[in-house]
Amino acid sequence: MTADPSLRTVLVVAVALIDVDGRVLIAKRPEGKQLAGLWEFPGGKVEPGERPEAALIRELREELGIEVSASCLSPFVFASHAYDDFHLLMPLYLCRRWEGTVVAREHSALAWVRPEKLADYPMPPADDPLVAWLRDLL
Ligand code: 9L3
Ligand code: MG
Repeated sequence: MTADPSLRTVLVVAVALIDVDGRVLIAKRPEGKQLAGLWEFPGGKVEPGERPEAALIRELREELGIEVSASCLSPFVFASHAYDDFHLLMPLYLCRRWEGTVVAREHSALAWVRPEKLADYPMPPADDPLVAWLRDLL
């Protein structure tokens, strides 16, 4: 099936935070939000005129209470998915350094997961393909 070309594209930035043991942070989307109950790489929408890295830094502050510097955000792979009502385009950044301790301010749960275990967590369709990429990379 081809995607509807009239759908708008939404740019979302997401991150794989990686701890010293090589575990990756995923966060559970809360009740009342789209895709509730699914585990995602944290992040959110880029506002008009906002640089993608600035958007990610803002989202990580809002969602997890941590501070990340742009110089710690490194190469990414793009995810894309046609949802019913919009096209999602989503670069995934990697980040191994941040300040503060992660707290679930907007999610219902957080989990630090070994890359080979990520497939055990149900994820939104945009995030799913990133799991194999991370497993190969880490
Ligand atoms: N989304 C999918 N995977 C992700 C993120 C951060 C976001 N890893 C989707 C869910 C929403 C849209 O992007 O449909 C915007 O995200 P949010 O602003 O609801 O977090
Ligand atoms: Mg978000």
